[in-house]
Amino acid sequence: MEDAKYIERTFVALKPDAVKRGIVGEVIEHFETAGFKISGIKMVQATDQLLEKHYEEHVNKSFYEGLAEYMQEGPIIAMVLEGVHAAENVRKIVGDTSNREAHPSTIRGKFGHMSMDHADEEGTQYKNIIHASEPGEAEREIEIWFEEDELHDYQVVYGEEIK
Ligand code: 3AN
Repeated sequence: MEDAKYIERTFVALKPDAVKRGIVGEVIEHFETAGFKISGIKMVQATDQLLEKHYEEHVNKSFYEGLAEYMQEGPIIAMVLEGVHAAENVRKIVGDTSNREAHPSTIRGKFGHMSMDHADEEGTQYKNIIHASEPGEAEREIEIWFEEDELHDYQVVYGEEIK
């Protein structure tokens, strides 16, 4: 990773609904268009153990069981993105947790319109396509999902533009 104070890494996971809907390329395009560098990317089947570590703040909540089941419905695409204020900027592109609240120009607003209230009323799991680390959580999450040798350092061709 480049040695600049504001260039950081963040963790992103395209959830099983994104993979099953065939929108992986379209979702990733948002990050590449914004100039983020892909440092690592792989398809993973999430296990109970990985999810318990990843969602340690949610593990005791009422929605956790449904969330863990949803996250294991199929493989996810795990990614590490690098860029300026990466965690903050990537979450801006991802949008609000609820599709209903998310601006239509964000990933969650563009690819869905579900609300948690409606999902609860229907007794279905709320699905929102993508996860992106909160600032301060990224390095912890990267360590859960990636080995250091799965992350790659290379020069992006547009070089200066990312800065
Ligand atoms: P974000 O993913 O935007 O950081 P968090 O950390 O509050 O949101 O929640 C993590 C994930 O847990 C969400 N992406 C969503 O899939 C799920 N989740 C959060 N709150 C609920 C809820 N009330 N009911 C069902 N699922 C939820």
